[in-house]
Parts: sequence; structure tokens; C-alpha cells
Amino acid sequence: MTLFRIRPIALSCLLAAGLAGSLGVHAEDKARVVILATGGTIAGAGASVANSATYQAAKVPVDKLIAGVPELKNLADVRGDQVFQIASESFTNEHLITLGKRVAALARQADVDGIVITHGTDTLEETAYFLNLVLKTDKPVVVVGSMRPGTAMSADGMLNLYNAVAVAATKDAAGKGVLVTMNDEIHTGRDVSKTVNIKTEAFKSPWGPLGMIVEGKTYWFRAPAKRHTTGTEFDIDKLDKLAPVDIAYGYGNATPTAYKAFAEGGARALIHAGTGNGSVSGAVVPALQELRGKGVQIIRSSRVVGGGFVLRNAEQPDDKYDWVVAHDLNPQKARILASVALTKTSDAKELQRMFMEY
Ligand code: DAS
Repeated sequence: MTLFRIRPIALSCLLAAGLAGSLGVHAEDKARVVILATGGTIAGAGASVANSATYQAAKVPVDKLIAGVPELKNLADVRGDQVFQIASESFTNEHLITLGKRVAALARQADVDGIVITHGTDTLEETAYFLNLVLKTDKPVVVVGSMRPGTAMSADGMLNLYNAVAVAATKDAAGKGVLVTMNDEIHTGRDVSKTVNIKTEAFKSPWGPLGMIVEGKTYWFRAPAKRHTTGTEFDIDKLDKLAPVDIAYGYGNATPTAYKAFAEGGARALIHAGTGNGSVSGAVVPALQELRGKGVQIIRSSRVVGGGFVLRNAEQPDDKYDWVVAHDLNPQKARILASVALTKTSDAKELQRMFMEY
């Protein structure tokens, strides 16, 4: 038989390769993916398998997250680092800067091919957009979370993490900006937001996902339309502090109190989460004009989300008031862009350009 004529060394190589293959360890070079853990539900733990919504976030360390999905090693050479261990509603601008610098440093390393960030879902959309604006890399950077803790029945974290590593390990995810994988979908960090607070199908993009990830394979259907990462004018390595920007909600019976208080507190821009097309109550307009006169930027977004955009000079004379419109960005994303943009300009026309391009 042919097998016995093979020299012993060749036979042992064949056996080793066969064994390695069966264990899912493939001889060919695998992508090197680093998982940066920050906390959230994906690291959460509940008292019982029935607790899919009652649990404590930010409990499970990154090495246990990785150990919980042994199949990751079939996708990539994976290593983990615990950057924070917090629920993401507690993220601050300082957390964003620290995380951004950490990701940028890793992206510069020749032995890193892709980066995954595990994150709470509450502000995941803000972090993903921030990184999309300030990272100068075309390597895949994928932000991922989960809606249920790993201790619950039908927990979504394992598959979300598997999908995120699969996307971070694939060359066709390069150059698409910062991505978010949730619930089998691949979204751009720019568009995606959390639209449901208690279901696994929680993350949506008003213009749709970029693609899907199924059994570790990516399927792309569109590409990002706005500037990001290697096309950005912002640079995390030149950023040490973000501008203070706050958000005030528009609604019936609204008053100028919140806007004035935020300005008193040092806000350099106010995001108006307006009704409809970013409309501003007549009771609030004079206060905003006064604050604009004092140098505070006024940026009209809308509380109406899910597709559409605030049109300049439609219901409000933005040119006359020297106000900015957030275009299709929801209020929380408008805050992120304004807090970065104001580190480069205080000119409303320049801000408006940035809101149209990013
Ligand atoms: N509190 C939420 C957070 O950390 C939990 C989650 O959904 O991840 O964002």
C-alpha cells in the first residue's frame, strides 16, 4: 500500500496535518485578531437561564468570553485585552479617547490584521461612529455587543462574537470603515443605532445594513457613502480632549431652561433633538439665537429616527440664524461628530460641511 512506502518523517507530517485539520487548527496562516473588551451585556451574567433581561452587565472577563466560543480559533488567531469593564451608559469622552488611541496603536502593528471591540449596547452606536471618524486605518475594526447575557437561554453574545471575529478576519471587510455586527447583520458604525431596548433584533440602520454574516461568511450588498477612517480629516493621535456638547429634547410645552443650563455648564454646541424636521418651538428660538450670539453652536437634529434627514432652511432660517443641521444623524451621533469637529473649527459653515460629509 502506498502509505507504508512514505518515509516516516513525511508520514508524521501528514498525520500532524490531518490531526490539526480535524481539531480545526489549520496550517495556513490565519488572520490575527485582537479582541478589546470594554464590558456591557456581552460580558453580563444573570442569576438563572431564564433571566434574559435581568442581569448584571460587565462581569465576565475577556479571556472567559474567548474561552466561551472555542470555534473562534477556526476563524483567526485570537487574543484578548480588557480595556474597561463597564456598562456602556457610563462611557465618557475620556473612555472614547482612551479606546480610540488603543485601537489606533493596535492597527499600526504588523502582527494585527483585525480588531474586535466588545461593548455594551446602550452607547455602542456612539463609540462605533466616533471610531469611524478618527481612526486612520483600513484594517477591519468591528464593534459588537449582545442583548442577552451569556448565562441566558438563547443568548446572542456567542454568535455575535463569532460573527464579529469572522468579519474582522476577512480581507473583504477592509476599507469599509468601522463596522458593527449584531443579529447576523453587518452595519456601518456611522448609520447603525439601537432601536429596540429589549429584543435581540435591536440594531438597525435607517439606510439598511451593509451586508450579512452567515456561518462565518460575509455577504455584502452596499458600501458606506460617507467619509470615514482613511478618508477622514480627524486623527485620534492628535486628539486628547473632545469638545463638550449636550442634547436637549424638543416636545410640546418645551422651554429654554435645558439649553441655557447646558450653555452655563460649558457646552460649546447644543444638539436640538427636535420634533419633525428638527423644528424648534417659538418659545425656544429666542434663547437659541441669544446663545448663538454668545458663540454656542446650535445644531438641529430630529427626535424622529429611522430614515430621512433634517433639511436646512426648511422650517427654520438656518442661514439667517447661523445654525447647523445634523442632516440624517440622530441626536446622539450628532453629538459625537460635533464633539470631534469642534476640536478643529468654530465656524458654523465648516461644521455644516462636516455634517454633510461624515
Ligand atoms: N447597560 C447596557 C450597556 O452596557 C447593557 C448592554 O445592553 O450591553 O450598554
